[in-house]
Amino acid sequence: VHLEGQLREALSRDELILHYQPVVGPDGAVQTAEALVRWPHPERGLLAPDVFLPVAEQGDLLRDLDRWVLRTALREASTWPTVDGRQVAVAVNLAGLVPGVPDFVDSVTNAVEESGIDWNQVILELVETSLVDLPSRTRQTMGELVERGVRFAVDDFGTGYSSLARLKDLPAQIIKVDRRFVAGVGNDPSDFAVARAVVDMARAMDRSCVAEGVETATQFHVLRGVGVDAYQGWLFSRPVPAKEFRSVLALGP
Ligand code: G
Ligand code: G
Ligand code: NA
Ligand code: MN
Repeated sequence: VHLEGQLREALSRDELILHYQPVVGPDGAVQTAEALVRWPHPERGLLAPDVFLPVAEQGDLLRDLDRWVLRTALREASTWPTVDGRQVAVAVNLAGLVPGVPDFVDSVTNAVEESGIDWNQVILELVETSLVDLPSRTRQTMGELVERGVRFAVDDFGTGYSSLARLKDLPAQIIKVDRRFVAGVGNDPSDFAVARAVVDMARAMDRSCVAEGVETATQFHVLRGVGVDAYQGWLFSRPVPAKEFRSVLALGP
């Protein structure tokens, strides 16, 4: 309860911060970046989301937190320098503010308009469970955002309940292959098989495919060999504070 009260206060005082982790193309150039929230706690140091997201959920703060992250990430990303003449898109994780909650579209629209960012610079990352069995009305409102240029990404793909075949029903343009499958690429044949199956399926269904948790050059080369579209992981960069991320962009690949 103590931490929950502090989190509520930190949110209202704008005391959370965002780190960004680049996602690179096959050539190593930054295409997008994922915003990852952190809480610089006055006594406990920099807290990771694994520590305070459950507290947010408990305290019914998840939606407010998502809304804060969305507004902040879009505002910060709207001033990023271009890379090779291209805008870098920003991916925001949503856990409470999800398609189907009444103010979902309004919250996204307000954040975009307030920040002045291009619609096609916005990626919304959701876990599989937030994307299955949606009512047609919800799909329709998501479709309206997609028409404006927003992309949806399925996070941690492969860890949820859906089978590969259900990928075709997921309203998402981007598939993020969970890092547990990437981890074994290069030594565990079954992890490689899963990663390759997801890539093949993604291509067949016209989705783009991101490998998460790429830590070694071997994983990068093997995954590039099967046609993964983009790569995220410590091999390229850890998540870094907003200011540092700007210099990552300015330096280029
Ligand atoms: O940043 P880190 O790798 O520690 O993230 C741990 C978990 O917290 C991941 O599952 C990630 O998706 C989630 N997470 C990180 N940042 C955010 C955020 O801004 N909003 C939400 N809802 N989840 C986040
Ligand atoms: O659930 P989600 O995919 O949003 O979580 C992202 C999390 O993965 C963040 O906490 C981030 O710090 C972590 N992460 C990013 N790159 C790597 C990596 O190369 N290896 C590992 N083990 N974790 C990573
Ligand atoms: Na994510
Ligand atoms: Mn993930």
